Amino acid sequence: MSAPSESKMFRTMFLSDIHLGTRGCQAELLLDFLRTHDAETIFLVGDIIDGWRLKRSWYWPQAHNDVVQKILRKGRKGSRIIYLPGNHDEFLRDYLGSHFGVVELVDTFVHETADGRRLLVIHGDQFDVVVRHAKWLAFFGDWAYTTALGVNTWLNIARRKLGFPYWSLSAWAKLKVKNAVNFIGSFEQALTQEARRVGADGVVCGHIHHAALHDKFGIRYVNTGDWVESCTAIVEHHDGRMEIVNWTRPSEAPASEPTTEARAAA
Ligand SMILES: [Mn+2]
Repeated sequence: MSAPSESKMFRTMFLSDIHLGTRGCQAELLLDFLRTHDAETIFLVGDIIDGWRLKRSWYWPQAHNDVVQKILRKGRKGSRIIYLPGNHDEFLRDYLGSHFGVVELVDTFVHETADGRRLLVIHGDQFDVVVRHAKWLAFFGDWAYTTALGVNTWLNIARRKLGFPYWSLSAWAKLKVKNAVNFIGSFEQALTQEARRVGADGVVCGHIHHAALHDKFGIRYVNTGDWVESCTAIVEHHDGRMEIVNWTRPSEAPASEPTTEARAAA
């Protein structure tokens, strides 16, 4: 019925936490996703460029440049691009309300779906207590986590000398995971509360790298996930239906089916 096209056209696409400028960024998979997915409106829901890491050491391979170019080209071809900076690209927060070529920079946005729901779009770090009230603590947390293993070795030597039993790192790690689960829950609760406060029917956010789509708190909660680990995006179909797209494996080259051309001619 419709003309064969290499990419699927959606009403809206939401992407966040790409972390361009870091080694963890899955730029190749994202490029593949962008080749096959298009939308009338594309929301970049924060932490697209990782200013924190770039400040420490410059890392900018060709693929990261290609991601930027690909998004800008979509803008030139008619997609509306709305960029809501996050905490890792907070340097852009000085420019809220301005346009950079085809890109609009805003802090929050209320998006209306095709079926008439109003969704608050926001990165979400604004409700992350640790990041918001003590940024050094967030840095410290990262540092503590990576050095914990080394610390644990000498700590246990000292403990043994003092007659204390071995302190289990795995028990500590398990507690960390449990706290992480609690953290996701309270983050979701805070964000849905904010959506209610502004009179929206739900929220679309990112920041915690955990894709989700549910109504657990009596209001729609959507999280875009990330392009560092899970490689997820949210799409809105033309009828307003929303979906998590998982893109952890590159698409295969489209098979050249003779039927495709026959259909196009018909
Ligand atoms: Mn963030």
